[in-house]
Amino acid sequence: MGLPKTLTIAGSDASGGAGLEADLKAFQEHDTYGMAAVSVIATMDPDNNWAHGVYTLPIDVLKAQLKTAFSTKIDAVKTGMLSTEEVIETAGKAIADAQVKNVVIDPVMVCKGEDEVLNPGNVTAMVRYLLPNALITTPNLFEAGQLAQVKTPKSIEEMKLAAEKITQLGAKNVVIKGGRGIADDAALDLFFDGTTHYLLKTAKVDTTYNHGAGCTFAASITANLARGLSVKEAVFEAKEFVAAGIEHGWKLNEFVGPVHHGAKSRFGAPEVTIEAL
Ligand code: PXL
Repeated sequence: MGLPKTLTIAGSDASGGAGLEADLKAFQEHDTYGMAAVSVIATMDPDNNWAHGVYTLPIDVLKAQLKTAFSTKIDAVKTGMLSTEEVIETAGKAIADAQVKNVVIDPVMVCKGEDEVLNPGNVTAMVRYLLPNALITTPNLFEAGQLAQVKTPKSIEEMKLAAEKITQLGAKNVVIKGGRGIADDAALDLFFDGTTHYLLKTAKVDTTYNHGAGCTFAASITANLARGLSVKEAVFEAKEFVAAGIEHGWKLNEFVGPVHHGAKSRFGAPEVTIEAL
């Protein structure tokens, strides 16, 4: 008896909360068999206020990993931090060649707390090489604005407009992570399936211990798709999973607090509501 096979093409977060470390933890929690193709290694310097270093691996090293993983007939693939246009093109072409149906594009452009976009040309490359094959993409507010070429959404109406533009670029479904960035009592995400908009809500949690939330959310969607859930079901469960992770986020050190990737199965999840708009 095998397991559904999930692959992340992403960066390593040496601190363990985000990146492929988050993805593999979420894949495991969802009873799937996680694999990783590492594109870049992100480091954080404790002697310099946790400043990030970004080390892109040679492209041949990425290609060799993709060859390994895709030879096993992957059930669902996710992309995360892809640091250069060449990396994005390589990942996009490998996904297209492998003809995987369940493709989750997390269009990582910056790390939380870092305000420098990795590389402006990456947005164009994501639109060209990743979005056309995306079953779903999972931008945050900033990334949604960048992909849709609009101002960073600040309201539900602006999120809806950005989501519609992003589906016009080829992504079949979009979920924009509003998180705490939209003025409301709830933590809001907007899910658009190309026809209908849905609002997903959980109670806002007053914490800064949410490092890795975005990666964990997209990875949970990926695992759910690999297990045969519909896109809408996959997104709903992922919201529960990450809300539990944020509720039980914890302090790793003076600089960072990751989500608890295993919180849902251990402590249960807070209530999530979904409403068609
Ligand atoms: O959360 C975005 C992210 C994605 N991938 C890697 C990261 C981070 C943020 O730290 O390090 C590898």
